[in-house]
Amino acid sequence: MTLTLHGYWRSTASYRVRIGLNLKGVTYDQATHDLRAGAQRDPAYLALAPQGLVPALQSPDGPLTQSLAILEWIEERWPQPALLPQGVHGRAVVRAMAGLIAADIHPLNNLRVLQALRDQFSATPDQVQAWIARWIADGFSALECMISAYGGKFAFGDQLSLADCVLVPQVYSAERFGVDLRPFIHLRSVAAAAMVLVPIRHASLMLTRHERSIAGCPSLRHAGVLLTQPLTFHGS
Ligand SMILES: N[C@@H](CCC(=O)N[C@@H](CS)C(=O)NCC(=O)O)C(=O)O
Repeated sequence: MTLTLHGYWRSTASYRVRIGLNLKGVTYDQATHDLRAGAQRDPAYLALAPQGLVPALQSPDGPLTQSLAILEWIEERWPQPALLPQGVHGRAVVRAMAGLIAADIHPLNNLRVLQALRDQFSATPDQVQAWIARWIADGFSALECMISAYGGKFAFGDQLSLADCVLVPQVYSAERFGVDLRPFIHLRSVAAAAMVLVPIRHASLMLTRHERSIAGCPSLRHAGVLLTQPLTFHGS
């Protein structure tokens, strides 16, 4: 099956989908859209993803948008290894953890929201920084409680789940924005356990040729790995 993931190297929502695909061992092509240059609003891309946001996944059945919906589609299409637990309650908890980040943290710190704070409300860099830190810390405080109640090696028990697919990129984002993560002991522990896994490490490195050419890419620093050889990631 040929899949093309439309994303951007700094997009945490795209990073979630790369992690999901990698954990399932699914190969895919990538197309990059430079969000800083407004490429997400290009008419050709809007025809695929009417919201003008990345990621979008082109599948033989048609384009898919919204990273959580894409992750659920991947889970249904390739059930193994399972990224949702067996029990009905556990599945709802994992979805709640993923939703907490995807619905209640990430949108507040998204590019268009930060741009609106600067452009429409004249927010200073310090104010924008305080805004970002506030919403990440707020959401992570609740998530820390959930992980201390349900977590094990990973966010839910000892099995990787959709919650980890969403948590790892959000921790990357928090680090990038310099948010103090010291209070979130369980959250940091499970994120660290997930980040070292090869499919997840590769998700932070699976950049297009153009993206790899960007000097000092934080994704590379984040992974703590120097990309010395090009990775291959072609759809099958
Ligand atoms: N809820 C969406 C969020 C997608 C999203 O906000 N993507 C960001 C990048 S992480 C984006 O495309 N931003 C472009 C913009 O703000 O103009 C999802 O989970 O897919």
